[in-house]
Amino acid sequence: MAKYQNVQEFVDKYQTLMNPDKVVWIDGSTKQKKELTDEAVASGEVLRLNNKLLPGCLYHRTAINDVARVENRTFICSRDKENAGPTNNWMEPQEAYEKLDAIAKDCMVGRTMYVIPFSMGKIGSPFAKYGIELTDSIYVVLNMAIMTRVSSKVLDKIGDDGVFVRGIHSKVKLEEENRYICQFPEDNTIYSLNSGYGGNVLLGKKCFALRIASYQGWKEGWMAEHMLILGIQKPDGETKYVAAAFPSACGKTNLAMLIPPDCYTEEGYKVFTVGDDIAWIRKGRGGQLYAVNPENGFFGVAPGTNIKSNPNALTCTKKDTIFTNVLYNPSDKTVWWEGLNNTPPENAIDWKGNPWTPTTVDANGVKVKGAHPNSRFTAPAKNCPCISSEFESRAGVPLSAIIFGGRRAKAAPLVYQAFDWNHGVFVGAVMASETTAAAAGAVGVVRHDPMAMLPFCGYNMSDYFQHWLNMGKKVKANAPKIFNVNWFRTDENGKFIWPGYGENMRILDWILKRCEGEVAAEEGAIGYLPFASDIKLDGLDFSIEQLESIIGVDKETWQDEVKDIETFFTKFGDKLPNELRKQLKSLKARVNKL
Ligand code: SAT
Ligand code: MN
Repeated sequence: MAKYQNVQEFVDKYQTLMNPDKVVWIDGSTKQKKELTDEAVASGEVLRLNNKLLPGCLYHRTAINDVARVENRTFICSRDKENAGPTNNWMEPQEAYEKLDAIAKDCMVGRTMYVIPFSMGKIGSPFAKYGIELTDSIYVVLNMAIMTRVSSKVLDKIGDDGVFVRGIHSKVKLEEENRYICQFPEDNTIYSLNSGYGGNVLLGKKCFALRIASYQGWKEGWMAEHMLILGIQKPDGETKYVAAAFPSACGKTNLAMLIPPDCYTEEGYKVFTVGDDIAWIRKGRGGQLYAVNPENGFFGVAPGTNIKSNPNALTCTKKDTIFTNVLYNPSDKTVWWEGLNNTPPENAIDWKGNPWTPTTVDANGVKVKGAHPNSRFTAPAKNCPCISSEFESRAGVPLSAIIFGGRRAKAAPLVYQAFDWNHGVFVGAVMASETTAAAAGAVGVVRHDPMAMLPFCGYNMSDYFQHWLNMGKKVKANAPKIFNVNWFRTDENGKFIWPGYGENMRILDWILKRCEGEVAAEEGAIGYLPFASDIKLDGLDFSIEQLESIIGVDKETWQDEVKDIETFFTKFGDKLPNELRKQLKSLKARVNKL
């Protein structure tokens, strides 16, 4: 055990504090996974689904007050308050440890504590970072085994230098008022107490791969971003890679797995998925930025996923998948969610565990949803029919473009390109999007969400902006081109104008053509804007006039946008990089000239 001394000391410390009846080390083996699944099925923690239709699939319901990330209960516990910055909740570390340890004391009495050694990134690769998560939930163990690389080999890797991220999770009593998701970036430590919902408890994901890793990246000269990564193979066989940042539940999984329209597939275009949620990005060979997906599975939003919107994601969920908070059909042990198809089961059990039929209404006569809007599937990446051959790449994939995007009913046009890297950083920094069900709280409210990292940046957002500017200097001429997209413009009836999904390939095509200097663009007030004729509409029932209606920039709307950005920037005070202030001034001048 000497080699694992740090790990053993960590486990001993929390075993003493949380006082489980038993400690089980997770080794990543199929045999152990099967035993744990049997145990979770026996206790009712998970249900086994139809073994013919959904082999190896499981069903789970979380507590009904525990169905999304809780941003108001999430804290960055840096020693200096300034290092958490104006966009994070902060708690002084000593005070936080005392508070959390008091909640965690004896919380595992009568339970088993599982010790999960896991790797974010391919074990042994230059990008890989290791962690140990302690948890009292088999559901968490089984999900971590899909989402990360769980293996006892990780212990050997940690043995080399003793560095690992410490994750402490307990459901405790699932009390909302004592729910805490705390990151201690300077200590490589995460506490997650009183929750059982994915984003709060699969500590490899947001807590580690974004909050802790963004801090590590800042210190070590790389970036941890809330981005999908996809590859577009052109007819000549060459593949170009792009990374795209969107807030949670804005279609990252759908974009990452898109199937191009016929006019592209006929020419030989193919899209491959490298990742759907997180990208770790470093400078690599040839002075370019390279990205890896540190995860090993997809934790996707179920509602809206169907054979048309995302056939690849649907295929991912056909085996070895865990479904959480979707509708359960006891008659054939399958699952259903809104937007899967038009044939919901007649007699089912909804995500709250109540009997449900397609006509069930609540006390106000409103139709009751069978699946929670943030219900999820946890599916292994290897299930994905379009998984990239570079998924396991040690070096990552070179990025040609970085795309930012959000849900905006009005302001943002379908697509535009930043003038250069620094302008692109500004475009990312001023991103705003309507909130979704992925986080507890109001849905549909526009809020600023820089680089889609508002809930995930583990340090001061001003330093984060500066880090972006610095990364651009590191790669200079080889920097990816930066774009902004908005699939969510609506008409006067509130209906989406752009068809989205696979049709987004048409915009990716324009983006790649811009990267390669193959199409011209108009130097507009907010960036380079496309000429409508350069966006391929072949085979699509969408007129050039409709296209024109969503690619332009409206003076008044953007004057309001500028005002809104000015207010947003005051949040950062003097610490805001001057470059961003300069960019805002230039934007204002250009918009006023419209
Ligand atoms: O719930 S998660 O945080 O894992 C997914 C998301 O909100 O992006
Ligand atoms: Mn996400």
